[in-house]
Formats: sequence, structure tokens, C-alpha cells
Amino acid sequence: MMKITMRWFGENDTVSLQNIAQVPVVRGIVGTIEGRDADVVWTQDDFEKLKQQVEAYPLSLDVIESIPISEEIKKGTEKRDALIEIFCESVRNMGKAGIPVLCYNFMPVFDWMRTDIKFTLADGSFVTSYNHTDMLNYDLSKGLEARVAWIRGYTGDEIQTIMDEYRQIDEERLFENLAYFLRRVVPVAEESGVRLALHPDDPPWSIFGLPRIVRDADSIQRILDVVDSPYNGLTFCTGSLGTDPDNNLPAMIRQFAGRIHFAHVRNVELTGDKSFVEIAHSDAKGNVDIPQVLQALQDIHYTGPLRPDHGRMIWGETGRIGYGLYDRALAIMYLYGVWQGLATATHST
Ligand code: DNO
Repeated sequence: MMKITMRWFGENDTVSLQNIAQVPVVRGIVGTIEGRDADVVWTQDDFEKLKQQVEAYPLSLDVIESIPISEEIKKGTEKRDALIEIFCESVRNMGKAGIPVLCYNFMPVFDWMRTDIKFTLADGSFVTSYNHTDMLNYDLSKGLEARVAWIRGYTGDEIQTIMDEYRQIDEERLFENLAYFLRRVVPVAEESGVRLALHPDDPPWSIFGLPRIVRDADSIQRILDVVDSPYNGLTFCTGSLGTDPDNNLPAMIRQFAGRIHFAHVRNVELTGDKSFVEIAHSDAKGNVDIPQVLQALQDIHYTGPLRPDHGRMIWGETGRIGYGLYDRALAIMYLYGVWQGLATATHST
């Protein structure tokens, strides 16, 4: 059986650990310390404190999502070695605290990106959505307001500076910089007993002209091959990879068996070329066939942590879009039910 977990953002989260502990079948927490800059070491004490909070409930702290990676590392500037060492020190401290999986991403500047963070579905619920034309037409000189994914806002001038700095960084350079990072960090992860789980780019294509390189079976395989160690692993995010109709998710899961250390399960409806809205996990309009995804995870004997990813905001719930309690709890019951059904069907044939 995989281990069902839920993401908890810490004491400021509108969803409490008690709320989470009341969702049947949830056994673990995906934790973080919000607002930490990439030049600060996460101490063993930080991790132990988080662990203690979680373990006050019948829950364990299974994953940290995420320790941020400095833009200097992504750009490969001369400042990167010192910053990689800071990252390594945090990984060592995580290992000392006994937390086994670290989810991280290598997306330049922005984390997950949406053009609308309050899209109303036909059922009246709120979700995030992405429209590629809107992204292309966006006038960056206006700046970008703070969003759920990137906590701070950017002025037009700041954006201009960032774009200038990234001008030299094409996909190949970004890949080389990721490879440089992995060659230094994976050995530390091995020694520390912390499995690295790279999150795919969301969405898995270039935005605002910035390169994105964790997109499909080939690009991911190439990254896993840089250091051929189970500690150089993947977060399998169905919502990110599932926005590209060419990605065959069950086949990718089978291909990456042994390297998937964390699963994010979510559904998206494709609304045009490179455009999508998030929908309920069980919604048949979705491009993600969740039963097939879970079947593939069973086929590779996946026993790691799995969490429902973004849910709809329903029943008047407010808070961090995608991360309310109600729809994620519904998703958990759906995922668990499907998983159990598949497992029983496999055993009885
Ligand atoms: C979105 C999340 C991502 C993820 C990071 C991983 O809700 O799945 O933001 O946390 O990209 O580093």
C-alpha cells in the first residue's frame, strides 16, 4: 500500500493538523517552513520541531516540500557553490532528523504558474487555470502581483532585470546547471538517507521565455541518468505532466519505477493548446486517468508517500486556493477507494 499524506503549510495554514488527522486513511504529512530564502540552512532543530508538531497526532512527517533552490544555482553563477553547500547542509540536517524524502523543483524564478487563480467551474467551485494565450499576451512591464505559487510580487523593473539575467540561459544551460547541482547534492543525499524527488515543471513548457526542462519522459530520463542513483529521484505529479496530451502517464510511471519517491495526484481538463483548468480528481472530463495511474503505481509496487494535489474550493471554504480541506478530503477517499478496488481485483484474479 502507498502511504496517503496531506500537505500542511504550518501554523498559518487554515487547515490544521487536527483537521488532517480527522480525514480517514491519512497517515503522513508533507511539511515545510514557509518563507525561507534559499541562502538559509534548515537546521536539525527546525526539522525536529516540525516533526514534534506532526507527531502530536497519529501522523508522521514523511516529506519536506520544498527547500528552495537559489536562482544563482539555476543560472550557474559563481555564487552557486556556496549556495549548493547550504542546500547540502539542510539535506544533512533532514537526514539527522530522519525525514526520508525531499521534494524540490528547478523551475526558473516562478514555481507553478497560472493565469487565473480564481476560475469558476460550472458547479460554482473555484480552481486555478492556465491559458497560454493569456500568458503570451501578458504585459510583463506591469509587473506580477504576489500569487499562491510565488509568494512575493515583482515590479515591471524587477521582472526586466530577471529576464536580462536569464537571457543567456537556454534549456541546455539550465540542464547543465541542474546536472552540476545533482553531481554535488546526490552523494550527500545518499550519505544522509534522504531521497531527492524532483518535481516536474508546472506547466511543463516555457513561460515568459524562461526555460523549463522537467517536462516529459525523455527530459526526465536524461536528468535521472545524470547520477544513476535511487537518491536522484522524482516526484510524479500527474497534474503537471498531465497537461501535455503527449505524456503517457502510466507508461512513464512504469519507466521510472524505483525512482519515484513521491506522488502528487490531481486531474486537469484540457481547454485548448497548452491550456487547462483544474477539476475534481474523479471528474471524467479530466485528461488524467486516475485509475490507470494508480494501477501503474501498484504495478511498480509503489509504497511511498502519495498526496492529493490541488482540490477545488467548495462549500464556501476560503483560504489558499487548491489547498482547502474539503475537496482534498473527498479526493483522498476517492484515491483510497480506487486503490483498494484495484488491489482487491488484482488479488482475486
Ligand atoms: C503546487 C505544488 C508545487 C510544488 C513545488 C515543488 O501546488 O505541487 O508548488 O510544491 O513546485 O517544489
